Amino acid sequence: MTLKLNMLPPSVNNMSVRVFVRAAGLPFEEENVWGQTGSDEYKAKVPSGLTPSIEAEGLPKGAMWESCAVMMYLASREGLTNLYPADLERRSMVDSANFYTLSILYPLVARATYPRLSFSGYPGEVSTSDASDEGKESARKAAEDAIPAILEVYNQFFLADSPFIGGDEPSIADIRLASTLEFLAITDLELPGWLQEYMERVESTLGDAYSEPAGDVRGYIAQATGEAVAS
Ligand SMILES: N[C@@H](CCC(=O)N[C@@H](CS)C(=O)NCC(=O)O)C(=O)O
Repeated sequence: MTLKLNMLPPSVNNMSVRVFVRAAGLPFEEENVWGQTGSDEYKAKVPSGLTPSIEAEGLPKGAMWESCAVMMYLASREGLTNLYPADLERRSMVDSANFYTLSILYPLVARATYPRLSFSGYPGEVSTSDASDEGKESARKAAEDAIPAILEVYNQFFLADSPFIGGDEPSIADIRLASTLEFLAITDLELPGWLQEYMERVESTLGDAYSEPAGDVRGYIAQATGEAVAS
């Protein structure tokens, strides 16, 4: 059974795994499940109703989800220590960065960008509440304003001694971080020079493996920006 990747093209959570399978050189088939994630058929396989998810032989339930867990599983299964170091000390940097990205950076990126991307926000967020438009924009802006200090942590810590997180080659943490940061193009933030250079380094080192899935995200942002300007 060929590895199957269920995905949504405009999503950076999905972009991470789409970049990973290409960078890893794994045989895979991708299915665009836009509009299907809530279906009984999809939920029978992936009860969270989330993407990215993979279906692969050997998985206890036949499928799994969560972008970083998927990358950790496949890299470990294939022995891809260039993407996910076996050396525990280097791996500690990769794991720490990935958990930080998912639990601290990503929620702020989502709050700062989803309203402009016309993505539905999570229940309980100001953006999905009955707050006024001004209240929603002020919450969006507060999230955006909090992002630069978080990014500086990657500069000062995760990338202080090496061009990539955990070493000299892009790891799954770089794939996850760079993909996440693609959404910042729709914010009012100006990326610092070190971060622009880092993003370029990740993309030029990974080549088409990065650029092709990034094209879907960038295309969506261009469309959303165009619509915002037109409306
Ligand atoms: N932490 C998860 C987030 C997954 C997630 O939120 N996926 C969204 C897309 S960005 C999803 O599939 N939502 C269901 C839908 O939009 O139909 C990951 O990194 O994989």
